[in-house]
Amino acid sequence: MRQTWRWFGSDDPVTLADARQAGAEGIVTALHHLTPGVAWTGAAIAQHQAVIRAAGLDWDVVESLPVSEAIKTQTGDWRAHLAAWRDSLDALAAAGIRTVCYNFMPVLDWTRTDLAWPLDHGGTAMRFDLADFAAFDVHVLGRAGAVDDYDAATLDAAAARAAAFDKGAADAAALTRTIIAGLPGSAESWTVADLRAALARYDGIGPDDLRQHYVDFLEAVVPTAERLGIGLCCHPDDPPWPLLGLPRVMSTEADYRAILDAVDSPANGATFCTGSLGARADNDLPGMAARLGPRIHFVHLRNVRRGGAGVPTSFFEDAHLDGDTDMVAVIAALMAEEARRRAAGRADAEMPMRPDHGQALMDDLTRGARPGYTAIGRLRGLAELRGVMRTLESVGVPA
Ligand code: DNO
Repeated sequence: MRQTWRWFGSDDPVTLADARQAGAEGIVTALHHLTPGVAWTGAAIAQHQAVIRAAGLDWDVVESLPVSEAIKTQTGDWRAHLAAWRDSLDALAAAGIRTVCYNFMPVLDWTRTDLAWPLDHGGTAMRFDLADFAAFDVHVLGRAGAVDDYDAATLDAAAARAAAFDKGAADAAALTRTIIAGLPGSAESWTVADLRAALARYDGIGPDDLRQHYVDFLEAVVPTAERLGIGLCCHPDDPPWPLLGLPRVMSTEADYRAILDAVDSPANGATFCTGSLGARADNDLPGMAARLGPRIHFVHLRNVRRGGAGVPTSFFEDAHLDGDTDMVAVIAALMAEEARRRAAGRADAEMPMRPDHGQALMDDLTRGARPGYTAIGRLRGLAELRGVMRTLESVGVPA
């Protein structure tokens, strides 16, 4: 697999020079300053690409070309946003960029309850604690129907945490900030009222409706991607279950299968994120890597350790080779897919992978980085993953 590294642009505290020292071969990035629904121009792409090239790297993968809430809800300017998305694909292909990651999660992108959970070794990791999340949902957001989404033990734990909030309102404020940190756009400025308004846009949109909107979106953009030789790849829901009453439709193998079959084109593919999918014990990751393999265009390697076997559950982001996912088996399955592609003469035989979220280790603790996008934590992850890949290359991947 091609070793890539996510970079958020010139204001990212982890620089392109750092990516090179970590051994990255290519860069994953986006025009983060542009609002969802706006077309990316050739000039804006070229400018970003020039900065990356000046550092001796290439822009391999777009993550993400955002799909607007208007498209997901099929309201307002959604048709114009679809046209803009297609225009962006044209401009990206003209710049030679042919792997485009996006997601179809309503309102919330990835969600955690703690961005710096202390680990025994002195570093920190990101964590999702189901009771904290329920405390937010039931006692801070006060969402109608929230109590039906958690079991009795979780609700009791949530109530105990909410009682502690009352003694120091700061805890509730910090939890709110953390939970909305994954929101698209400038999440820092979102309030609980903003979140309520965003959730209200999905009143009356159930999972079947959202899936249909997603298929409509694909039918509108996949022919363009196919013509341009672009591989579109959908990132899974993170965590992979419905949150805050919102439908989520990309959480399991069956979800992926339904979407890949609904628009059956090689251009309609998956971002295989082991960290997101791995938060469900009922997702068989090595098996999914093998079965979805021909349609995987991009790989995120990360590991979580779950707090239980149920869905939903708590989890934290363990080291890349630790956690509940058998990372060696996943990498072997992905490398076997690459070997099949090479044998079939596919031009996209080598898949781009990146070490997803790292823990905060050593100097990461004081340097600052976007949550999960640390320098040393990811360098450790990439080094370990590279070691697995080199070993499998040398001993051979089981067919
Ligand atoms: C989290 C990321 C996601 C991902 C988007 C893709 O760190 O993996 O935010 O970039 O869901 O659209």
